[in-house]
Amino acid sequence: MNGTGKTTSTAKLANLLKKQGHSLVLAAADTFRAAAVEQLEVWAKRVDVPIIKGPPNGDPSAVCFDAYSSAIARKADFLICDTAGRLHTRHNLMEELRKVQRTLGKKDPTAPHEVLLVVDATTGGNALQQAKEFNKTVPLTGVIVTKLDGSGKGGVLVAIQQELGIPARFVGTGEHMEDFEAFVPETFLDQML
Ligand SMILES: Nc1nc2c(ncn2[C@@H]2O[C@H](COP(=O)(O)OP(=O)(O)O)[C@@H](O)[C@H]2O)c(=O)[nH]1
Ligand SMILES: [Mg+2]
Repeated sequence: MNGTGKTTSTAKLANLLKKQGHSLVLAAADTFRAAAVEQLEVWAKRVDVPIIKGPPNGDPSAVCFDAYSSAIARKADFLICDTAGRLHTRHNLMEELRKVQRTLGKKDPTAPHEVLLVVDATTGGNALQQAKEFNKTVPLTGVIVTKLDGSGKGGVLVAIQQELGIPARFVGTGEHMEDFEAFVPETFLDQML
């Protein structure tokens, strides 16, 4: 979905990895909205990491493919692809996601190594259904929960973990770059209670 925090989380994760001493490349694979690419470019500049983009309305798979090539050429440790939001009911858009996965797999049969669904903590139970459907299309390896600084407590995380066995990996707790951390179940439960 749009506005859940995918692009912000991409930037925050890039920042976190860079601070840990890793090198990385970003792929601006939300090609539907020019503003989305510009938004990621601003973040990339701030974090000081290279970004690969394609032509407006181009094929997101092609952007990811080019970005993977670039990441290999630069010997980068990580490539993070920021994809467009989509409703799980839009078949063609879900197929597009599958194509991104397939395309990355052409570069390396073990790629993508992680597929993270970004869930907004302030949206309720629908996130579980969303996770179920996304997981059917591109098997998810984890969830990023955003906006835990808001009214939502992220109870859906527990449901996603229990029903689908997909763990939360990172949490977003604000609009700034540093408002992001690895998910620690104990801390999370303490805050929920
Ligand atoms: N309060 C808060 N706002 C966030 C968080 N993550 C993202 N946002 C805000 O949510 C809005 C949408 O974020 P964006 O990354 O563009 O969403 P996208 O459409 O999924 O890529 C922006 O105004 C972000 O600053 C968070 O953890 N907490
Ligand atoms: Mg975005």
